[in-house]
Parts: sequence; C-alpha cells; structure tokens
Amino acid sequence: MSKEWKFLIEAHEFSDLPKDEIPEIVFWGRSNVGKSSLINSITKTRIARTSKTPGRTRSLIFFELQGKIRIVDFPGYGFSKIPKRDKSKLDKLIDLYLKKRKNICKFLLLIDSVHGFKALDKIIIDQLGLYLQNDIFIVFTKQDRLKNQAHKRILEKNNEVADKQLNKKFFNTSIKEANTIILLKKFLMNSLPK
Ligand SMILES: Nc1nc2c(ncn2[C@@H]2O[C@H](COP(=O)(O)OP(=O)(O)O)[C@@H](O)[C@H]2O)c(=O)[nH]1
Ligand SMILES: [Mg+2]
Repeated sequence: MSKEWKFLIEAHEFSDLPKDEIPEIVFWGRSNVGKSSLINSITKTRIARTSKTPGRTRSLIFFELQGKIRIVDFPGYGFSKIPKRDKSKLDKLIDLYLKKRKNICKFLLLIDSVHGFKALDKIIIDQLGLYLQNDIFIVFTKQDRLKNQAHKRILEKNNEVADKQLNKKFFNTSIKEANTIILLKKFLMNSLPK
C-alpha cells in the first residue's frame, strides 16, 4: 500500500456510492480517535485530512488503490455540534451503507487506548454486529500515549474486553510505532483480490 492510493469520492447520499464491487475497508470511531491519522499512516500518504477540530466530516470519504481495494473514512461519532438536520441525514446514509453495502470486507472500529470503550462505542459495536458479524475488528489507537503502568493496565483490560466480552480480534497501534502499523497493514492487505 503506497503512493498509488487516491481520493475517489465524498458521498453525501447513498446514490453517490461507487456502483462496482471493489472490496471496502471501513474506519470508524469517535471524533478525534485517530481515523484520518491511521489512514494516512497505512497508505503512507496524506490523503485523509487530520484535524484538531473534531466533528467536521459529514460524509463518507472513499480512497482507492488502483481499482483493487478501498478505504472508507466514516464521520466520527460522539460529537454533538452537528445540526440536527445534517445529523439525521448522515445517520440515514450510514444506516443504508451498513445494511445494503455488499462489498464491505473489513470494518475497523477504532478505540482510543487512553480512554477505552465508552457506552456509545459498545452500542455501536452491538448494532454493527447485526449486519456484519465476522468482519468487525477493534483497533486501539495512540498507544504511545500510555506512559505509566496504570495506563498500560487500562489497555490490557480493554484488550481483554475486546477479546473475551466482544469476541473480536484486536490491534494495538500508534502512528509513531511503525511495527504496529505494518502488522495492521499486513492484515488489511489480505483483503486484496488474489
Ligand atoms: N500521540 C498520538 N497522537 C495521535 C495518534 N493518532 C492520531 N493522533 C492525534 O490525534 C488527533 C486526532 O487525529 P485524527 O486522525 O484527526 O482523528 P479523527 O478525528 O478520528 O480522524 C490529532 O491531533 C492527531 O495528531 C497516535 O498514534 N499517537
Ligand atoms: Mg478524521
């Protein structure tokens, strides 16, 4: 995965979605969890904008690697400053995508290593399970921020929740630790058509 990654489209409506069957890897999580940073890191580009102002994205953003595979940057949740009308339009688009999109191959739910699972994360994981079952994976982000033993124990606990309680495969990552990105990237590369 490298330079050939390109921005493809920004979808505001279900009808905006590409109409072929290229496999899609979705990145979702709270605003500010590190979605865009992780996408940039994995693709070794800066295609996904990163922002210090959370909650900006109100659409699904698609990136594509040479007609083979896509990454979908979902709008972060848990941010209340989106006007009601925009929010319900966005919720509808997300709902349709989850229910109808046949070519979702992996769905990554990002969790901040420092903050762990919040109630809303668990609700979303439950909901996703209704549509996607085996394709949901947890990615803990920003693990470089765990400075002391107490912090590290929080991540261990959350790893255990992912594994035992939610029955999901998980990855511990940091954009500052290349080995963690390489591991995740290898896993995602398995989705490429042979
Ligand atoms: N220390 C550290 N900071 C990170 C990491 N990933 C993202 N960030 C920071 O977290 C903030 C939010 O990141 P962003 O990718 O915009 O999050 P998004 O809203 O989920 O797309 C930015 O200030 C990033 O620089 C990481 O692995 N380590
Ligand atoms: Mg972002």
